[in-house]
Amino acid sequence: MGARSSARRPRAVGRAAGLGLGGATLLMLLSGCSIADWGDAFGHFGWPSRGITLQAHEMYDLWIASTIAALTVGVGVWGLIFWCVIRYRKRGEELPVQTRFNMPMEILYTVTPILIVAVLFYYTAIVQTNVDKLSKNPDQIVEVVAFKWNWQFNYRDGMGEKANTVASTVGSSDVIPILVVPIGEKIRFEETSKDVIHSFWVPEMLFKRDVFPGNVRNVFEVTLDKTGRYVGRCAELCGTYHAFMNFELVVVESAEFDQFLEAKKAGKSTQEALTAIGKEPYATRTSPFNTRRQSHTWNQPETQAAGK
Ligand SMILES: [Cu+2]
Repeated sequence: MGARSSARRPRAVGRAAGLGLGGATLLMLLSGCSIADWGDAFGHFGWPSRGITLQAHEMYDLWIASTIAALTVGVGVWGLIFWCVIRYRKRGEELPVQTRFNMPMEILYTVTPILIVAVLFYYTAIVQTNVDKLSKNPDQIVEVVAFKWNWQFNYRDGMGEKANTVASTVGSSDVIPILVVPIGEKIRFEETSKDVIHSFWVPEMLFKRDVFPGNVRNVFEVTLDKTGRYVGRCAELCGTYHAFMNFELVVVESAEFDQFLEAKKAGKSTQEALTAIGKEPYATRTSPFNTRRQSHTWNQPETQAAGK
């Protein structure tokens, strides 16, 4: 009696698990829930939001879909582990039935992971190619110059090192630099550093890219689809005041941007040009840090630390 029923039960459980998993996937497809809905439901799985660029949306969808796929596999594996632990727990001193291998099973758990990895690779390659895509004629070109420990943003009249800067914004220890860019236009960022490696990062873009000194000029393009103000940061440990390298990205309407750039070209300061288009002249999402260092350390008396 025992041999017959236990041979049938695993098959039945396997079938039920397969049905459950297939059902869940089908339900997800049929329920009409978009990937963004799933992201909202799970707090974006740790990302700040769906992003503010067309490129960010693609990365976001890939991230949420990959996480859901990983969780689906995870839940299946955890389920099987717990089922085995309970179903085949030690009940007596009798040695359990010793089996060698099960060919269909071996093939299944070799082919399934390969398929999953292939699908993830396929979508990753597509999204990565799109995110790195550069257009022949971007609408705006902004040179990002990083230095210890702040940013300069140069609006350029063409692509590459040889082009000219037509307007510029630079940050100081008292004023957060503001990077004004238009919505709905292809913006090309060209990065260069004056000293060490920094990294240009706007969390809401779901994107960062290293800023190198020397000959390497990192270039990327984004198209913003949400106006607003967003904090940008340096994401590469670059020295003492690395953590103080904040800037503010201000995304405005195209017409406002044109007006801003004209004002800058006419010699106005960034603050005056922002006021001219009816925007808050200073950063609203972040503020300058106190850069005054103290002469004492936590462990040493003041005179010793100052070398006296
Ligand atoms: Cu830095």
